[in-house]
Amino acid sequence: EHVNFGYSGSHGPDHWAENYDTCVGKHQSPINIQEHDVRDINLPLLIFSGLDTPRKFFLINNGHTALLYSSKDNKQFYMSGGPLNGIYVFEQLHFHWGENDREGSEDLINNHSFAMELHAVFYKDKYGSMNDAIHNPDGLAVIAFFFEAEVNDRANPLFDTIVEALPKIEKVGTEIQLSENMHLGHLLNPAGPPSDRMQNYFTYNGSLTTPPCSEVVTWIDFKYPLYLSHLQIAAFRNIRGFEGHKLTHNFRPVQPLSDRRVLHNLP
Ligand code: SG4
Ligand code: ZN
Repeated sequence: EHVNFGYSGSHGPDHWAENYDTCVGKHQSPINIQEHDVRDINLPLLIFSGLDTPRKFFLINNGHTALLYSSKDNKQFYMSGGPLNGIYVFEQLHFHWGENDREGSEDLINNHSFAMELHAVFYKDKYGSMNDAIHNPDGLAVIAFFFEAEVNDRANPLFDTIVEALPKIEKVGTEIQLSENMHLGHLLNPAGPPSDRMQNYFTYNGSLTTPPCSEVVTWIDFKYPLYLSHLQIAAFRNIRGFEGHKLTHNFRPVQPLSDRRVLHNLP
């Protein structure tokens, strides 16, 4: 197995720039979002289409995260509006977590680290594919959901299908089809649309949070977290990374904001 990057030791975030120049760029992600520094604005409605189509999903351990993608045979999932120009097509979603529930998110809010962060990655339709989109400054948009560990330790049943499948992708490179079709609308917006939850977000221009750290991402971070139980979060820490070690954490530390300004959309 070839390890191109990791989260500790000689492959850790401090070493990424040795092989990937862009990782020391000025517009990197993640960042610490300070609410007293954000600019409140009224952006156009963020629009989702195909969010309510139940889909067949595949879950894969790629050595860096647990990642879900959907076959493109049914109606695709699109996003537009908000800070975006044009239409963005859903590609995959994946998670970042930490060694314990007090850390794990990539972006922070007011220095607060959440236990986990879900990223749904979209590419701009006009570029036709992920590979081509990644070479353009407006190529990608990622929507991010923060997770807290539920204080009463109640499980979030909407995530059971994913959590229960994790032991089956323990080894790097393993992949399975989820037993049940997944409804992203329920997963990400449990109150059910229409709702303000997905209009209350921070947005800024940044990068992929892993090598090659390309500065091509419009980030959209929903302000209100979702909940999982401690045990549901812990299940992610058991999948293996390269060299067979447990992937106990896979978040990048925050990067300088530099000359950027984070916007907060007022729903
Ligand atoms: C994760 O490592 C995913 O496995 C990568 O997806 C993803 O790269 C990478 O994170 C960076 O994405 O939303 N955190 S992020 O900025 O989506 C891309 C794959 O390698 C390009 C497929
Ligand atoms: Zn990510």
